[in-house]
Amino acid sequence: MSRLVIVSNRIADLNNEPVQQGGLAVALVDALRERGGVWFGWNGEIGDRKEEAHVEQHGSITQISLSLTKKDYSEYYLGYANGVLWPLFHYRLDLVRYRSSHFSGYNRVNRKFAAALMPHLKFDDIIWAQDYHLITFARSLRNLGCRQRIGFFLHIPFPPPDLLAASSNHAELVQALMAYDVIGMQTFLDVNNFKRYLTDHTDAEVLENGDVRIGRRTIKVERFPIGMDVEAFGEMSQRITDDVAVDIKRREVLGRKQIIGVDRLDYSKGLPSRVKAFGRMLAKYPEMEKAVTFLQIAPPTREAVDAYSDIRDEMEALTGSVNGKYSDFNWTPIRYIHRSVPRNKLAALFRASQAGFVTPLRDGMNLVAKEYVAAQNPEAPGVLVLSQFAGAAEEMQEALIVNPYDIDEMADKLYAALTMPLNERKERHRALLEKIKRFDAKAWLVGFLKILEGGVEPVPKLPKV
Ligand code: ADQ
Repeated sequence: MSRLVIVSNRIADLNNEPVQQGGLAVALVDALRERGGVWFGWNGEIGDRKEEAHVEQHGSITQISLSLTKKDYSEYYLGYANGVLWPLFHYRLDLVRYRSSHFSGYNRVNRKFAAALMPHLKFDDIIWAQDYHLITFARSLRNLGCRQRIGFFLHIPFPPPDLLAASSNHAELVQALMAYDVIGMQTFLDVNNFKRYLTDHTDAEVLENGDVRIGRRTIKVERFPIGMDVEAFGEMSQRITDDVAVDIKRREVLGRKQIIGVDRLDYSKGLPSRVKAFGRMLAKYPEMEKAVTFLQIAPPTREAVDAYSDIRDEMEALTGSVNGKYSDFNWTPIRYIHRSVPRNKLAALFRASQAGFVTPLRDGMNLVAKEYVAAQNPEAPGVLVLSQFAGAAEEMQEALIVNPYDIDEMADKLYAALTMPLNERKERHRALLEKIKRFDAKAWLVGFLKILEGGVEPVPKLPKV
């Protein structure tokens, strides 16, 4: 079996239990442990000393990492990856802050990564790059003579062609992407957007079997919906910590339900409209006063990018206004926690919540939606309220699907979730659970690697919705 080389912007923390780091890290670390391999990427350090890549052995996994200079961090990470690609790929042209020096920095760091990895490669390695930070990485490797098979998975959405074409350097970006052999995306919509761009803006030909022909090369472009380890998360959700147990007891005594939201504090996650919808529900359905609490966990992220500090202020003002209007001495309608929570506690909190409120304005997949379902007690499950613009909605149609731009609709569906009869809750949950099991972390990984290694079986296809 050939060696797997994972490349990502940040390396996984192999000293900590991967289960604490989330589904993706677990799946990838497991695969690396099984077959032996390399994890390559940035170690999270910023320093101007010129240093060689650092190599560490963790059992069968070789970890190779390097630091970024301040200039790299500012141009590649903050400037281009998170100041241009993230908003652009989440359909937010209004938030794109383009500077040509940032694009140069992005390409420079991709070349730097390629040059640092190249000496460590074996001739039959397969290489798998993760996400939008590494769009031009394969091109840089190819320029250094790399002939191995290289795959790419985009964890975030791929925008419609017109939107992409409104950005600078779109032609170069897509051309660089074509240096990969396999390109994986989360949804049918993303794959279609990409292929439409190719047809409308390039000489590439989309063949009948879905492959893409460019010059003499053929590239596979497929949907591989990412998933999580359903069983492990379900088990974790039943190991309730003492503080969560006390909280559940108290709510039982008061007959009070809980709605939960868990997201990085990112403008793509639709947090302000979620708070507005909760406030609207209290206004429209007065019987919900004191009968439900909304727990929103939203740790800070990328605070050095302007758009992120704006959303923090907005969230504080909105939660303050709902709480100011409705709070009583024994009820605070919104509990807003602005920090990270250990995964086992998160799982228990999902299980203890009667509704999961997941309303991104645009999201590649959204693993929180899947985690919420995995954590439910099948005999008394809560209800998932899910944005139609999360990649997860392509599969998870048995959730209550909402338009996150329609506050009234969200308020009504939230109310419907909290008042849904047990039978319907169980039916919806059963169907959702089956889907997330079918498209779990393992299926994602095995499906992608099979194609990357030259196999022919794509992941099972669901009917288009
Ligand atoms: P993210 O944008 O980070 O991922 P998501 O898929 O929801 O979004 O994953 C977030 C993960 O972080 C989940 O496992 C969640 O439990 C965890 N998390 C969030 N807030 C937390 C908190 N306060 N404490 C602890 N853990 C927390 C990107 C894309 C997604 C895509 C994933 C995977 O934007 O669309 O689903 O990659 O491909």
